[in-house]
Amino acid sequence: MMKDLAFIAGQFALQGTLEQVVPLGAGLINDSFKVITREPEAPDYVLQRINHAIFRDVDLLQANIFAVTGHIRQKLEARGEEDIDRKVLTFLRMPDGKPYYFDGENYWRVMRLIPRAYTYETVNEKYSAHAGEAFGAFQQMLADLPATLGETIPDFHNMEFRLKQLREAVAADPVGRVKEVQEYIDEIGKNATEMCKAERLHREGRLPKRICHCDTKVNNMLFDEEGRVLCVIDLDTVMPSFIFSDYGDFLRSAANTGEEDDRDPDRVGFDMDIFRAFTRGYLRSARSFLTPVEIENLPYAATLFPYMQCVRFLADYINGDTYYKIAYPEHNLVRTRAQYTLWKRAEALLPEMQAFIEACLAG
Ligand code: GN1
Ligand code: MG
Repeated sequence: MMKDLAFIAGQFALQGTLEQVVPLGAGLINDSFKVITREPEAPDYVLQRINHAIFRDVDLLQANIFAVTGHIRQKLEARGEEDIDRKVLTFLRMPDGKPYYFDGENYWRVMRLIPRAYTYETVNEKYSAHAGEAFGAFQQMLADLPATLGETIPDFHNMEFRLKQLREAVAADPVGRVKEVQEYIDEIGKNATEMCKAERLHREGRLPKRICHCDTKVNNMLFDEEGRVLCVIDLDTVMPSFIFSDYGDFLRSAANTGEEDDRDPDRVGFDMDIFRAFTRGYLRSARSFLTPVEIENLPYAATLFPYMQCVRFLADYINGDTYYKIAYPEHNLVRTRAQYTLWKRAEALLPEMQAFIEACLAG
């Protein structure tokens, strides 16, 4: 296995001598490996097997990523930023110019590993404030991207579509799990209209789509030694979406006092200190371009993402675990329950969130 991985990595024009390939990270979708080179001055690399069942159009996927990283690099250069190689990902092309290697079955890509960078599953207030500012800056840098980005997963954060998928799963009930989860299905259904507000506002022409990251959970950011954000990684889902995607998904992961898949619902809560720090940071960099409708609905976004994730995990559980990697048979059910709890806890805090944002804007 590892020998094959070394062969695949060797298809790219790596600097230095390849010494070892070891597993890396905890993504639920792609498989990642660290490619270690022998010479201290040569960079190490990240080799990824693209999940082609999920990202069906690999050419579009890689074109998006090259457009985004190229544009960010240009922006950083234009403003004379230092240490740019740690502030934007650098993907390698194959000797023939292709942005991936196809081995006849799987698609692979390679990027440089950013040195002295750290990822976390949980963050404190200080880090959250930096993260908020970084996502606002990320969205702003991409506001004038000349290329038009395609949707690498069509309707990825479209709540109406996610509910439709759940309804289809329930109707098919392929592995007979619907009965045991009826309570969740009912509760999700009761809130469906409210939760599809973003799609309605968009249809009415009151809510724009902007280029967003769309997978802003905490472990998709690299921090430096001081807790400042170096860059955002995992760019597969960068596409046009509502800004709620980035704001909401960060809080879904960072403000959760428990784990995304916590077995104990009592540990799951929505941490308002993290919410406040992140929101303050985000507004600092994003306030200049956000519309009043976007700002007004940030608390809604904080409830939307646990809700959406609950719907997605539940649909996958009902479908017999065909999408997310699982570690044990009822994993997707445990995830559903944890996200359900988080959604309810966040919902109870809506007035408090609203008041904080108003105070922020006034102050
Ligand atoms: C997936 O690949 P990863 O683990 O960063 C998923 C996200 C979910 C997340 C839940 C392409 O992200 O949308 O929010 O799991 N990515 C895709 O942890 O579906
Ligand atoms: Mg990830």
